[in-house]
Amino acid sequence: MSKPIYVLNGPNLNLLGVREPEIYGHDTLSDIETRCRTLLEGTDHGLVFRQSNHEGELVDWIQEARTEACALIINPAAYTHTSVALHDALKALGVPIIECHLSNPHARESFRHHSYVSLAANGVIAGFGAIGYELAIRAVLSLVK
Ligand code: CA2
Repeated sequence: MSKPIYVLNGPNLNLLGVREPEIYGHDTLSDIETRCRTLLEGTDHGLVFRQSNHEGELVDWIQEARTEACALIINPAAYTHTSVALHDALKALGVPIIECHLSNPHARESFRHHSYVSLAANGVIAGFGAIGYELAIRAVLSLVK
């Protein structure tokens, strides 16, 4: 069995499917986790899927992924646009990193146009809603095979 793919989710994403469906869609984070697990069935990869509202906890999980994960998918939510701490942790990671967003931040307010995370990511998937997580899993599978 290969190391698992880590999927980390930042602040307020626990509210998915409950508020603002016009921006973020109707799927809950649990629905998205199920989609990812289904996609990985029959592959050699497990899935670690987590959400936190706390920047330091996300940093701890990124550090954990240095030894425990084969790749990391992260939707850093609002920390995308503010967090040097996440940027630094990701820079030290050493496995493929995909940044994933439900919406397209570049089509939204200007404060969402800069990402500290993109500077450390292999690639970015944005604007496809919940399907973006499945696209990110596919990208990881092609990067680590
Ligand atoms: O589009 C994305 O995935 C974002 O990462 C979502 C973040 C936002 O700050 C980024 O610019 C783009 C916000 C996540 C908040 O999620 C909510 C879900 C339902 C209701 C309220 C917030």
